[in-house]
Amino acid sequence: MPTTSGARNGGRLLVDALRVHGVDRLFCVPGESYLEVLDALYDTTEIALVVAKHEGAAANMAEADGKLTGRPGVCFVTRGPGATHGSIGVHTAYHDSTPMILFIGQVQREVRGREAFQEVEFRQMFAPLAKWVAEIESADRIPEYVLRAFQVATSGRPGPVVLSLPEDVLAEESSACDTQPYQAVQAAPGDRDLAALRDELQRASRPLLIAGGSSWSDAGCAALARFADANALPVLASFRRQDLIDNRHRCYAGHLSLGLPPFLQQRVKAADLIVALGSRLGDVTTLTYSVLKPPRIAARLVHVHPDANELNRVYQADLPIVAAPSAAAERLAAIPPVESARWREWTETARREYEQFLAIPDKGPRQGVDMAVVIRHLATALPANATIANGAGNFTVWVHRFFTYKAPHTELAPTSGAMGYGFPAAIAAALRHPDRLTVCIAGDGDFLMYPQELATAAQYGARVLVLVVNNGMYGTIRMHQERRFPGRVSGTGLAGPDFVALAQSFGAHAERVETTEGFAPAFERALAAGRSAVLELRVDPNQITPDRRLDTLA
Ligand SMILES: Cc1ncc(C[n+]2csc(CCOP(=O)(O)OP(=O)(O)O)c2C)c(N)n1
Ligand SMILES: [Mg+2]
Repeated sequence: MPTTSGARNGGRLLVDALRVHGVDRLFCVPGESYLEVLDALYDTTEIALVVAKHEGAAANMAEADGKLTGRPGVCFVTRGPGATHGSIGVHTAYHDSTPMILFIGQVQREVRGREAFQEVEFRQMFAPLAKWVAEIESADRIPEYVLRAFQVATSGRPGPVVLSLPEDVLAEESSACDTQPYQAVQAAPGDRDLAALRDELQRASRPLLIAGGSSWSDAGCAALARFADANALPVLASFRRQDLIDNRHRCYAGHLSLGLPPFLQQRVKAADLIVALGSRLGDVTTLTYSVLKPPRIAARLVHVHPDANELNRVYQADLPIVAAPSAAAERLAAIPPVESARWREWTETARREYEQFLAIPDKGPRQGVDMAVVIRHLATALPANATIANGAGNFTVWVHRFFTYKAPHTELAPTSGAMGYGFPAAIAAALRHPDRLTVCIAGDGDFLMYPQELATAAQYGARVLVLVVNNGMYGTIRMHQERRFPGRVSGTGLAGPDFVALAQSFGAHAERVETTEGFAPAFERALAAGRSAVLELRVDPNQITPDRRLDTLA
């Protein structure tokens, strides 16, 4: 409800606006450029303030919170140094289509443009990174800008918004009124779209549904499973969208990820109808536009996407439908199923191939912990609602291949491929769902981006189990290096710290695991520890993927 109040300073107006929009948690690193905001938070008990130790971590936390809730994750940082650090979270929110708002304290208006202390022109800096970026030039307009920020971040294809806040605007008094709460606006498919889609299915022999994108609700995911089931449609997950359908579902057939295995490449190429539901059909999902070649793929294409601008942008669709994926799935689940007998075998084979791919390869590592066994253990031992977070590195190949995601919003993984994402994201998840287990799986390089956030986890009582997959190198880059420049190791070795001592110094439970058999008991002890835990897993550096060894790559 819009309310009128007396004069408030800009900081108070802003915090009141956040309250109006239902914000209950902010992530930040403090700065003198937004003291009025911090002051207004002093007596705003509805909004919890989580102070990270690095703005990259704070922004990743906000991004993850947006992913988990479907509401904008909110982050505050200070001028140039804070904003440049925090930009990684904005980039990830853009690529991952996650609602997020980054607020930046800015220099006061009267010195703008002089390269004043820490001044950056944020409208230019964030132009290609954010869905919308603006600077609020008067306190009177704070409620208007904040409403628009929430609206833009959540509507159509969700994404990040950046608002720059000159510090004298935050100090300025204004008698502006609060706005009404934002209302995310999403398109739904029309009857004609649904009938045309059903026609496409009726004409198909080897249909394939590729699910992806963001802003899926639990109900939308449930509808996707019903629609697939009713029509016996094989479902593939786009890159890092593996939690859209229970991976145990008889129709789930795999993940279009980095290092796409031949059986999935063939499956995509052999389809005669692709229904892309929410996915952009991006670079990784399509094996750099090779298994689906733009502008016209070999199969017929139904492309359902929440952003009209995405349709016919890269791929020419036979049937473009502008709709939020959840709304589309809910309506599709309600249409009469088509006769699916002619592709029953196609679907069953797709499922069987996926199940075979889950088996632990015979030629495992020759020393250390076998990550295939570890991830299969997690897949069976963790409750269905446990959250799995990761950043970037070859260790993720094991996670994405061997873990079976079972519930929506349990995968926190950056489609942007940002190292360092997983641990801050896991902290955000543990705060959002303290009743659920949160496991972060990180490489040694990946974890070393933000290990100091163990302090943040401890300070706010976020319980995270971190598995540090230690191969003593930047394995992904070493793999590429070995292929291009065999034997010439340059810049890809990694001398890590004593991870156990590091974690213990922050008060976490910590252990080093050196054998596969040692993992399960260490995992139990970590869960029983009652606080965050770090397990350093020593793995065979030669085992660069589940199926490949470094010494036989070239
Ligand atoms: C922020 C960021 N910096 C650099 C990269 C490039 N990069 C991708 S994977 C990788 C190595 C990851 O190393 P580690 O976490 O140890 O995992 P491993 O590949 O060894 O399993 C690097 C440097 C990136 N993706 N993101
Ligand atoms: Mg490594």
